[in-house]
Amino acid sequence: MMKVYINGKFYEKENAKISVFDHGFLYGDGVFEGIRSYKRVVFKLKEHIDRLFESAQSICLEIPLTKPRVIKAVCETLRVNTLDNAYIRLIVSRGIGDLGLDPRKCKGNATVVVITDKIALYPERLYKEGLAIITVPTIRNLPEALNPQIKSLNYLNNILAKIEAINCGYEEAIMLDSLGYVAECTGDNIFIAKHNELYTPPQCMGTLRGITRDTILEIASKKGITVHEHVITRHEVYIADECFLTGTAAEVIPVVKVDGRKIGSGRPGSLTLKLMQEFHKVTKKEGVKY
Ligand code: PXG
Repeated sequence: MMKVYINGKFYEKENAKISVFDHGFLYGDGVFEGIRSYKRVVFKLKEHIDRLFESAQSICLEIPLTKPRVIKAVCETLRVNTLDNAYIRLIVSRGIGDLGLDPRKCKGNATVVVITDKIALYPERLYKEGLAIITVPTIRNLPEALNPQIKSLNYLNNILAKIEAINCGYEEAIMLDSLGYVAECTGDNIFIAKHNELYTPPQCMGTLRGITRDTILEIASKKGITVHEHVITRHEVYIADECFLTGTAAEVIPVVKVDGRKIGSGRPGSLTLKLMQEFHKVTKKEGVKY
């Protein structure tokens, strides 16, 4: 049976429950991380924990555990569930308060939850054939309003975009920023390739600083591939040679059609395939063993 970590204790899945007065439930007041492990190594766990603490710092949420303690909680949960390859959801919510917004009313500690499960992937076929995606009307949150760098429990912005894609028969959406530049997808960062160089929107333009995105930047740098962190228009995506998405859940996945335009040859590009291969090599090397 699956066991879930809540505030230092393990509960069976059926009994893993949070109060309806937790402000994570009432307001989406909290932060989270989606993490993966490969062959008993939690990929870039330190980077995920750092981002979790940064998100928490930004919303004045005190995580009641030190970073090493959070790492221990994640590893313990994986061991208890005897998972070798897993998807990990780490959640810290404001905790139990009353029916007002005021976080000061949440007098106890923040709630810390670790859920570990088998990995949910796009079907294998899409990694071979590539995804078709569309641009949707809902723009990414303005950094001045709710900065996309904060991985908060408020994911309605992304969910609305996802619904718009699904309603049109697509699985993933490109979200633009308020100026109409390409920001990112609903749960992934975006890259394009042109003349064997990579382009991805800068993280200050309304995108999450993805850990998979950072990994691709590291791989590209090692392989001598030039990457431009530069604003991208839809036009530039349409005329790109290649396009791919990066994220913990999706890993690296090719995109072959955007808004009805075939990208490059309409098949996953050679640079994308090479980066997918290199990414899989790295996932087995970098992280915390458990
Ligand atoms: N952008 C956004 C908006 C994200 O939510 C990424 C980029 C990629 O970041 P990482 O660090 O994972 O490379 C994310 C990832 C899902 C899902 O079901 C995705 C995310 C969170 C929860 C669920 O696809 N975040």
